[in-house]
Amino acid sequence: MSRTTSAGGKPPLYKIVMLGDSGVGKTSLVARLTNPDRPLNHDISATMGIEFDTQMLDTEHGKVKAQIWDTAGQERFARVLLPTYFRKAKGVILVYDISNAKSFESLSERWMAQLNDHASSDDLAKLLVGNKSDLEASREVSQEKAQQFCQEYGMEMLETSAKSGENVLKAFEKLIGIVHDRALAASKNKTGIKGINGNQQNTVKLDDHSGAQDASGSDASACGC
Ligand code: G3D
Ligand code: MG
Repeated sequence: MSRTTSAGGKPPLYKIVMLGDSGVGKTSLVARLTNPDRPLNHDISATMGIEFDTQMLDTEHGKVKAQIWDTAGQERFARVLLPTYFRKAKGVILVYDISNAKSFESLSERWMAQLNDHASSDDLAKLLVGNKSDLEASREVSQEKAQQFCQEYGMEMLETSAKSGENVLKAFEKLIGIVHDRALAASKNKTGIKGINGNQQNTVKLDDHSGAQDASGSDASACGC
């Protein structure tokens, strides 16, 4: 049986990355997913570099493990971080803040270009997420505008609120579902999706150019995803 099939074996592990301007709520979305009881304004780690969390998620075709990478407040160093960040990623969540037009414009002006430079775009499943849907009164980005973006770049979208929790699980499940379906379709000739242990937050230092060896010793670079 292909190890991409989760039934009866270790669930497959897929790396997904969060992208978007500082302040749009990327870290809050991951925190809401991995620990829904954690207050929104939790004390975000001051660690320099990239962090990732793992979370088991349900898909139509069984359970899978998502390894979700997030910049630790370092968006300004994106050029240095991006090769490591995108390495072996299978999915990306592009986040903007519905109450901040600039954060939406940055997606096409900055983040899509960096995505295309550093990742094989065909391999990456993408999802557009308009966060802070609880701030409807301050909305600057219409759903129509976001849908145009989706059509242009070929992806789906959801509006979320890390504050209320609305659509947060749904967003991650939607992306991971697309990733898993693609992997299943491609799995016939593939061998090996290697799981990793641990649920704690992991950190990759900026000066670690080797890829994705994390501080706990688990080898994220070997995730096979
Ligand atoms: P980032 O990781 O993309 O940089 P953060 O963004 O997760 O650090 O969030 C930036 C700020 O937006 C935080 O506020 C956070 O509480 C707030 N935020 C995140 N998601 C939501 C949301 O869905 N709704 C609302 N209303 N606020 C949100 P502070 O004040 O700590 O800077
Ligand atoms: Mg952050």
